[in-house]
Amino acid sequence: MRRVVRLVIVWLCGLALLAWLGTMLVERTTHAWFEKDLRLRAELALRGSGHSLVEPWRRGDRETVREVLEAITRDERVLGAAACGRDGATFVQTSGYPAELDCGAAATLAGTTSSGLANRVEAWHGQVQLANTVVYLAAVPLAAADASIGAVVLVHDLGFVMRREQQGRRFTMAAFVLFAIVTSGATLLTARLSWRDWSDALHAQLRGEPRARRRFLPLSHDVRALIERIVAERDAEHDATAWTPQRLRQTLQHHLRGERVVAVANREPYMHRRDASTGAIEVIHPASGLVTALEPVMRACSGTWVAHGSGDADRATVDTRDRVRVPPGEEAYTLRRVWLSREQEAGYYYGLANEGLWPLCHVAHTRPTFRSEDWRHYREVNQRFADAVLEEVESDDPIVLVQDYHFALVPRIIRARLPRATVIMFWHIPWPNSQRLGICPWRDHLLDGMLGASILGFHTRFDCNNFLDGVDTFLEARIDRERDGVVQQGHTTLVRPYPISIEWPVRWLDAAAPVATVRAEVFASLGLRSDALLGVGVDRLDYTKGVEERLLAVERLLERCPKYRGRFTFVQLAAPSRTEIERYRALNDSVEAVTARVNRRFGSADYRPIVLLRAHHEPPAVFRFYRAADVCYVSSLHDGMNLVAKEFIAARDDERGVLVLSRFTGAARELTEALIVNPYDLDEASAALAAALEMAPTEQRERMRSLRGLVAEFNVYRWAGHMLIDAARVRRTHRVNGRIGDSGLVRLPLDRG
Ligand code: ADQ
Repeated sequence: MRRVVRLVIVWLCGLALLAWLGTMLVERTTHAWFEKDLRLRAELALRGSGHSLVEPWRRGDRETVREVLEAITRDERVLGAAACGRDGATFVQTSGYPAELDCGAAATLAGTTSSGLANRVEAWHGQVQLANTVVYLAAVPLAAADASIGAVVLVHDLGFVMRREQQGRRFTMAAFVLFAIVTSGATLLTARLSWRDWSDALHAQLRGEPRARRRFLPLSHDVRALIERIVAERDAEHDATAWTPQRLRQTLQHHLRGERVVAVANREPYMHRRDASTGAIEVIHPASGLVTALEPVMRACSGTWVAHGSGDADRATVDTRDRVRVPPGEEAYTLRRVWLSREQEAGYYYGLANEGLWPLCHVAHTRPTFRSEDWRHYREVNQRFADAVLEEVESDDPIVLVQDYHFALVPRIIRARLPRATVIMFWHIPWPNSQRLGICPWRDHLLDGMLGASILGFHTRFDCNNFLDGVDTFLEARIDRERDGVVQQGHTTLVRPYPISIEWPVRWLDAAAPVATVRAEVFASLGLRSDALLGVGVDRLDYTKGVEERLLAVERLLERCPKYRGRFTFVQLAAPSRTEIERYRALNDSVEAVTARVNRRFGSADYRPIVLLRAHHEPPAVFRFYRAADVCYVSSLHDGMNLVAKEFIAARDDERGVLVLSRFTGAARELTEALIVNPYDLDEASAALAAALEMAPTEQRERMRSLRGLVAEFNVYRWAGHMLIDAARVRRTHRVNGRIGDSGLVRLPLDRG
């Protein structure tokens, strides 16, 4: 404000100075013009009347000379005239001639004597101040036949000149003031119009109108680059410390004011089962990547996990509102169980989710099956879970984490009921390309349901792009590729990659024995010699995991490298999964068949090349195998991420062991120090197994150290933390827009983090 006042004062002073200089210039110029004019007029008048004066003057005819002079001075601007003789005396003077300017005084003013006035060759002119006016004197000598007669003094009134000059000064000043006003006004108007134009364009830009974007491209580009740099620097600063449960809690506290989180996932983190023989209730940790990742996050954040109650003792362990505090013994959050009928489970879970969507999203050569009856159950169950979530939330703007392909419709249902909710949906499996997605009869509903979310997360950028292409192909929605978002009816869903991971450090290692001890125990349990080599595979028995291809690679290794026969054993932990589905039963049979064949071909009475442990193993047991192994082979044909690979790395605090990893896992994009293979290429895969078994300890250490550094840093707290930070940003933007919406100003677009 002070700056503006200063600017105005400087502007006015400059203007005044300019006006003054202008007036002076005009005044001087006009004065000089007037003087010249008077001089010419006087000389003209006297010289023109010269002969009329000369004769009577020489005769001494005063009367005639006076008449001639009176005629000359008839102009109102001439006060009078006097004829001064050669002796300096006044011969005659007109009636208005000023008394104080007799011939003697005029001669003095002209710088000569009285007689000298008549003898001058040139006329004399000068300005004289009288008592109450300024006059202009012109003394013009008159001669006849080269003999001087005298001089005529003509007195002009300069008052009118002064008056004209004054008028001129006023006019000039007024002209300057007018000029100043007009130019200032024009400048202000131009500035205002330009500002409005600029701000209109900027507002349009903020609203994301494409024309505006083109027009402001350089500005927008520069500003965005700057903002991105600031955000990146801030994030780098922020990420300088490790992500831990404490830090995740602080993030929730700091960014989301300690808001409770409600997660919804089909699989429950703790399943209660009744032991058939003893009747005692036991707690099972289901074999599920989703549970592995999400459970530590829920421990850190507290809140509620809504899940299908699938254990046969689940009902016996909940309270009257179907809730139970978990983890058992160290209660940190609430598990809310939802009950499904057998038909619902068959249609929604086994049917649409696992016979339809699972094969649709994985390129693993199993044909998806779509039944309208399954779709009906899927919608029904999605509504059921959404209702349970709505019962669990405590505000009208809760944070809801919707997990996986079982609940594609839940985000939209929650959004319809709670428009201010922050819904984060994470899709744990790959997303198909548009041609593949096109075969699903309900793809539009699925896409639309997911777009109810505020943030939609996938493991990789590739999946995000596939999703955006799907929306582009099948829905009426705007893709904002700059911000990774989809805008539909004014609602924006950010579509971002958040590569999932595991907790770090892993709690199952807290009580773990040293590697050498564990190795000796595991070897003993498998009946292996101490110099044996051990490979391990850990999976749910699912056709996408490439278990058959893995066993075939072991077979090829033994074919190609006889030295490993009798020495190399591959143990496969295979948790039975989705056994209600025919394709999974067939897989189970084929895996058993391959195992039997390889063991027949290369085994002996005391040597089994493949040990198939077809059972669920509790996490500490799984980690024992990871720690005992020389090589871990993850051979998925297609996998969103694959946490087994990361668990193996976490288990190896001795910095030994080699990971052989399928290039078709999301993990392969991060874990580049692993031996990356094509699991379909049995020659390549078996060669990688051989390379792993022969790898020098120093190389093992180098690779493992680097892999451990990566998983430690990019752990699951970071995964959740980044999603929550983005969610907090979305909430802030919505809050601001809520306020702006009330005030009628331009809304802010959701920005990238
Ligand atoms: P999943 O398909 O379940 O997960 P994955 O990521 O490999 O696959 O996780 C499997 C989990 O189950 C691991 O924690 C593993 O220890 C455990 N497990 C495997 N076999 C077991 C057994 N026999 N006994 C006991 N536990 C066993 C989905 C996607 C993945 C994605 C995760 C997380 O398919 O691509 O990585 O979600 O997003």
